[in-house]
Amino acid sequence: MTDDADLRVAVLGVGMMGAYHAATVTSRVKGARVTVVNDFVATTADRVAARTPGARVVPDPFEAIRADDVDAVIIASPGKVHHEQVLACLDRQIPVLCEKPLTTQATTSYEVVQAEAEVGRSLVQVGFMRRFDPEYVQLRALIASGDLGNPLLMHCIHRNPTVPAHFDSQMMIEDSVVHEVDAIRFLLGEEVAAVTVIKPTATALAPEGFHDPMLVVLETVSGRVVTDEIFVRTGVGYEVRTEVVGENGSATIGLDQSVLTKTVGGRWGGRITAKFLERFDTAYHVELQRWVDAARAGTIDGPGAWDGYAASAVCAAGVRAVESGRREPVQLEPRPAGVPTPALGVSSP
Ligand code: ISE
Repeated sequence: MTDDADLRVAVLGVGMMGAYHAATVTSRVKGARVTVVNDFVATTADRVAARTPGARVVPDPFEAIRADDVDAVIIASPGKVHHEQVLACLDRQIPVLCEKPLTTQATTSYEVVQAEAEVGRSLVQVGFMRRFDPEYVQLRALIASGDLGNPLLMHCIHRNPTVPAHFDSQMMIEDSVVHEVDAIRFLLGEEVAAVTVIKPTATALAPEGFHDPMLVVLETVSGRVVTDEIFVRTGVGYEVRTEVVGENGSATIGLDQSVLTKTVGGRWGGRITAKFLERFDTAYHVELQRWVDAARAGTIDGPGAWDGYAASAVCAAGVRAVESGRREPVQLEPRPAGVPTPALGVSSP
């Protein structure tokens, strides 16, 4: 493409996340426009196309990936179709930003790593948007500066106000905890070696047999320990906090410190972010702008296929740990030589 031409983007899956990406590309990202939208629900695709100037609906996702007016693809379709859609993008050798999970199984995620290695270029980016959030970026820089000393522990809290009724323990690991898995790899720069899941008394809001909340304990290869409270039916707000405890001090992000109010009746307080789109709006915007800038040069700029595979492998161990009640080790396949995906944590803005 020429330097001044817009990147022409197809968005596959325009439910909440895909529609948000399509709107962000259309109104806030420079150098790109959405030319194609696709969704397995025709009315959803029509609705998003109608508010995306210049976009047309292509009902078949593979036709959308192959379309002449498409230079790059955003995949926000259901996780179970990611594998074949990402492989189709690799087949056409065009950049793709795929929402997590990269694929629903570690084996298929590894196939993507291998397929990209065969192409020999970094083309697959995974939507781990926290890497673009200013607070995560600052925390990573602080750890790297050495001011906290060696980071020994990390404590994470991940609370959602509500989730759909079918959101079970497996989804809590694969859809929610997956973000902490990537945050560990981004902040600490090493792989996760084992996962244990503790299941406290469940909230009365959880359907019978569901484990909500859970405490997920992750051990890294070097022996650091991370605790992650995942609680998705709090009824309160969207709370994502991370504290890193080092030899020389600790640091916390995600304190939701907005406006402090003092009101009649002697009350004081603030506001808790309601939804993850609001909490991570800047991160999504930066992620998309950087991906577009990179895609215009035929590559990616963020967590790659290997990062997606590593997260899938850790989540698979997490799901096993929920069921077994035991500590489950994580076994990663060898990283193919010369894979041009970014190394652990390189992608801070
Ligand atoms: C959701 O799918 C997300 O990706 C959010 O970032 C996460 O916080 C939430 O728990 C998930 O359901």
